[in-house]
Amino acid sequence: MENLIITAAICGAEVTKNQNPNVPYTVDEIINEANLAYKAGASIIHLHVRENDGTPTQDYHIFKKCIDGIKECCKDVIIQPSTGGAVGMSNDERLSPLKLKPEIATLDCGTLNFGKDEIFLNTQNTIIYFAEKMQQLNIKPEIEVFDKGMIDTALRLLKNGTLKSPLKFNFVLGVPGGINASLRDLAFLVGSIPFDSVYTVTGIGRHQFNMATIAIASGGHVRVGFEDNLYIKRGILASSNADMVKKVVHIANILGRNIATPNEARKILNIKEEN
Ligand code: KMH
Ligand code: ZN
Repeated sequence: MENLIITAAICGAEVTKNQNPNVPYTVDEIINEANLAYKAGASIIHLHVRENDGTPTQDYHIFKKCIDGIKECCKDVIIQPSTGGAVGMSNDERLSPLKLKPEIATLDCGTLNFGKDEIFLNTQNTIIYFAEKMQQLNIKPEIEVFDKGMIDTALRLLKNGTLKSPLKFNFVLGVPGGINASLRDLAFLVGSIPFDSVYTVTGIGRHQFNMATIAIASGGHVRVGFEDNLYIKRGILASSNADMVKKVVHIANILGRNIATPNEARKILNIKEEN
């Protein structure tokens, strides 16, 4: 099996310090969490940023400060900014981190109920607009899949040339409104993508480590972090993203799967190696 790529989704846009005081908000906190996750074994940092009070933002300058700081302490790590941002942001706001020419960025491939009255809106035109921007800038899209139809949308874009092979998917299972975090549904997603694709599995909340274990055992890759889950085990808050990354490394060790370095991850993802 390929070495395991661990992505750390260190803060997200929705979780708050009220839920877990260790969720990073400030630039320094975000850089520190990225560094701890990297040292623990993460080769990709999935990055959202916040105002100092925790408000989610796609502000270019805050992204730049975080990315510059992360690159300083984690020299070879892959930084993957979010173009999902937070519910309600405009398309151009969401695209702002692409100006920093990251190697990879998220591409959300469909609309989703996102709790209460919130709708995470990704129309066909939005998806095409984002995918074309990424292609122009030579940024690898990571296709975010919250439901099966989002794979089908990506495959249509592959067919008409808006996306290029090999595709990289992130299956997010367990968002209320999206696909369930079950073995049956994960197998359905994995069986629906082209054979040369790479996929990461993200289990939401209490599903995080079960889904991670299935992915590790079956050749997928894993995402963990505060964006998706606040607990290291039932009833115990995680003290940092590194706690969760270490737990994944431990499970991988038990199952005999090696951990990918960032440059190994670049090879697996078909991203040009950094000098
Ligand atoms: N915060 C969610 C609305 C992504 O990063 O591309 C969207 C999200 C997906 O987190
Ligand atoms: Zn995200």
